[in-house]
Amino acid sequence: MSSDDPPQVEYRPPRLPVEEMERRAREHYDLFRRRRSVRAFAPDPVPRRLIELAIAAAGTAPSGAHMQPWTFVAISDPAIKRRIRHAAEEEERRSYEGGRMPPEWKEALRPLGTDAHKPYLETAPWLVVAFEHVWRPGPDGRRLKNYYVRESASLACGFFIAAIHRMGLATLTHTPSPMGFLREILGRPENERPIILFPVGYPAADCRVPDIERKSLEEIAVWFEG
Ligand code: IYR
Repeated sequence: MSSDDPPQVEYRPPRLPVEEMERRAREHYDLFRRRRSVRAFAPDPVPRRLIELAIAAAGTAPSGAHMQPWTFVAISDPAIKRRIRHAAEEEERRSYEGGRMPPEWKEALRPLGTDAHKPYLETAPWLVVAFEHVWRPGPDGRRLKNYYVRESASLACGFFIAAIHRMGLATLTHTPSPMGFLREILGRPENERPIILFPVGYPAADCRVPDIERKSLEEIAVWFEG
């Protein structure tokens, strides 16, 4: 250790009995097994404090060189939600109906029943837009490098989704394409690029979701045990 090394602090999370670890792991899996992406939201308001906590949880994600290359913009203003809906639907119409989306892609989406119509962008009480920081502003207008930006910001989005689900709310990883309009509408600087638009709220009373299965553990895990 040299004196200009960064300071270190102790990290001693409690070591739990393995039975307790398994109990928690099962409880966690059981909770997340029940998560579904939702496209029909109740209009009921959600307190800002809950969204703040989900964004704070997102901000605890690991990131390349600890650059934390993300911004989360939360919108409950109906006029801004309306502008976002209209801009998203315009792009989606070009994709779905204007031939921008290849037939193979449309076919892959068929079980989800999606189309260019995005009423949830107005119904959901909150829209939260995740932006990645493609670079950092440095001295003299220089663009400083960020690392593993997409991975880092996506991890933060995963943490956000987990926080939303854990508190009993629902969301959707909506990715209108292209989504550059979000940077303009929300007035974000040129180093920020939107990656996911999350409508957040309670599922609508009559909410239905596609009857789809998740891959089994056997399908997604490979082991080399010692
Ligand atoms: N962005 C479009 C299309 C879409 C693409 C994927 I990949 C999805 O998993 C779902 C939808 C839309 O939001 O409808």
